[in-house]
Amino acid sequence: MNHSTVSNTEVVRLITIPISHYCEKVRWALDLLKIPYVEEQHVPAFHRSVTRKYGGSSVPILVAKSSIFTDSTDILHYLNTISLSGFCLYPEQAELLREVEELEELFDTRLGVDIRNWGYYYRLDNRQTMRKAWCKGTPLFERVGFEIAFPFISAKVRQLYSITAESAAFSLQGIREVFEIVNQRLADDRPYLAGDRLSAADLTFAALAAPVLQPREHPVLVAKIEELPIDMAAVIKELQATVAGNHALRLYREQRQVY
Ligand SMILES: N[C@@H](CCC(=O)N[C@@H](CS)C(=O)NCC(=O)O)C(=O)O
Repeated sequence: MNHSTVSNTEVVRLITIPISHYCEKVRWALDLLKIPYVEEQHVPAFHRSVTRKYGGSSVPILVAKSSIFTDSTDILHYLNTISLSGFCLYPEQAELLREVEELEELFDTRLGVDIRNWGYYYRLDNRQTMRKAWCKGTPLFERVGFEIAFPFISAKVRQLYSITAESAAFSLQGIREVFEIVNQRLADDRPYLAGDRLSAADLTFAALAAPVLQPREHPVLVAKIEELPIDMAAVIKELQATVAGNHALRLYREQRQVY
């Protein structure tokens, strides 16, 4: 990309909570499509004053000149139309496109939710862990707010997602079910979930599954597996060893360049 191209190119804004795996999904798409962006990170609870301004509640939110997008899938569809790398996240062929969209929906609505709820069950009360997960790159005011309000924020998040031992067990079952669906799809050694190249389906699976796979190339994940509670580490090792886990880890190794 030469300098005149850069100066004529719009720089979009990405509103995030740093550790959010839905935000990582969009960050990865931006990097892959070589779209310049500025990430604006926020601590949970504080993010709401920003997301409200843009007509949303959750992150990620993408603010572009022409429009604002408040859902990761809508964001990916938009980014696909302004790709600067020549790479497309969605295939043109109708049947393949339907497969990609169905898989993305499955990962967004089941895997992403179950992984967040399962992970928070183990980590939400640990101030040091949550400081690393939530505060990186956020405004000073919010970091100070985190220190003062941590017990309140953590209780609020627990309440928002109804996190209990039972819900964590239920979520783990859901994670294993989605991994099994992916195992089956890849059983004939096909390199990608739909078609013969990386699509929004693969990227979404890998980004949303990252917290239970801990890929080394992930730009934000903070924990070392040895530092995690034993039960958590055992599940991570189990999922890393699956066909689906290997697929996501390979995508991180081979296709997660950070610009
Ligand atoms: N369907 C949404 C889900 C995003 C989502 O659940 N984001 C979480 C972070 S992982 C969030 O912002 N939670 C705080 C809130 O809802 O206020 C998407 O794909 O963008």
